[in-house]
Amino acid sequence: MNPVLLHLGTPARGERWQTLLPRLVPGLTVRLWPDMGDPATITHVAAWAPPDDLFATLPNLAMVFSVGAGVDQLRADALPDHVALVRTVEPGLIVEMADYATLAVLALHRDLPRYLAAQRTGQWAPQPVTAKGARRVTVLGLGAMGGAIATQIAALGFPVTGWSRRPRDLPGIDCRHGADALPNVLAISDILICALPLTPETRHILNAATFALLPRGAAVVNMGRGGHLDQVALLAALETGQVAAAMLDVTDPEPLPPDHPLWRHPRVVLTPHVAAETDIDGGARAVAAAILAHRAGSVPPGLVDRSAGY
Ligand code: NDP
Ligand code: OXD
Repeated sequence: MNPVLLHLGTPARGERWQTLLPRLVPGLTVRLWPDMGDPATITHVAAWAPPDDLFATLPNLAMVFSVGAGVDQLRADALPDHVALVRTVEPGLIVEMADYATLAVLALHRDLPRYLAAQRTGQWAPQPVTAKGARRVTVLGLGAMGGAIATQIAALGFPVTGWSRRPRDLPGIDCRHGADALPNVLAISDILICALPLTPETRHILNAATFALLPRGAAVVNMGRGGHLDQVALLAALETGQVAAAMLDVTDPEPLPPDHPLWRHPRVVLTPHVAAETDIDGGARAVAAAILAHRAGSVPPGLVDRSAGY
């Protein structure tokens, strides 16, 4: 049976993949949703958040690709166990995530939210500058994204701690792991960056108790998922000054409702889930590499451990 990939997403990516993917995976056909033809011919699906009932209609499905690095938006529980769930990790995405984190750390380190608020009210109010070596940055999550973020921030001269589920070893990074290590990590986090996947264990990991453990006046960056952050707790921590400022690329829900207080908070910088975007050609190359690996009987790069949820 020749493989057929059903693409759900922008026409620009779908049409490009229709040309590119068959060159990379001989014999592969790409169909563009909703023109899928006979459902029994579909062996692969690539999508961000496909309709919940789609998978049940595809009896010969072998692989499902998230077109991004995260898979929390996809109903993995609707997939039979034999179907491989693969996320897309391509070099462009990693570079953009590390750059966004750099933007956020430098903005927070140099008090940009405060100066933007002062500008709006015409106040000339200089603050003392803290040396980079005295601003401790922590990255929650040391995977493809978090590892690159930690490395790039450390190269700027900030002392960086990283936190993961299992032990990791990254040159120049103080690597810690496991839930028991988290309180001590938070206590040394002047800028806390969340680059975790959203799983039952990490939902609302940025909560009131977390903020209370940070040094007073710490800053928070969320570039994982909106579900990592208890937004009410953040607003409360900003109110007391326990958290001085935040930069958020992701919210819950997305888009954030127009009347949500985070939109207008003077010490919050919001971006609309744009920290990184999968490059169309890079995504095709990642999908092709995974299909070929699967075909050869090896573990596809980006294979999701469905029991861990990422
Ligand atoms: P990876 O799977 O490569 O890495 C995940 C990291 O998180 C690993 O270090 C893992 O630990 C750690 N982790 C997972 N669960 C826990 C836990 N319970 N406790 C401690 N550490 C944990 O993912 P990526 O780095 O590729 O991506 C991370 C997330 O970034 C994505 O899931 C997505 O949500 C977000 N993202 C956001 C984008 C945006 O534009 N805002 C763009 C791209 C990604 P271990 O190393 O032990 O496995
Ligand atoms: C992703 C994202 O997971 O864009 O790739 O958030």
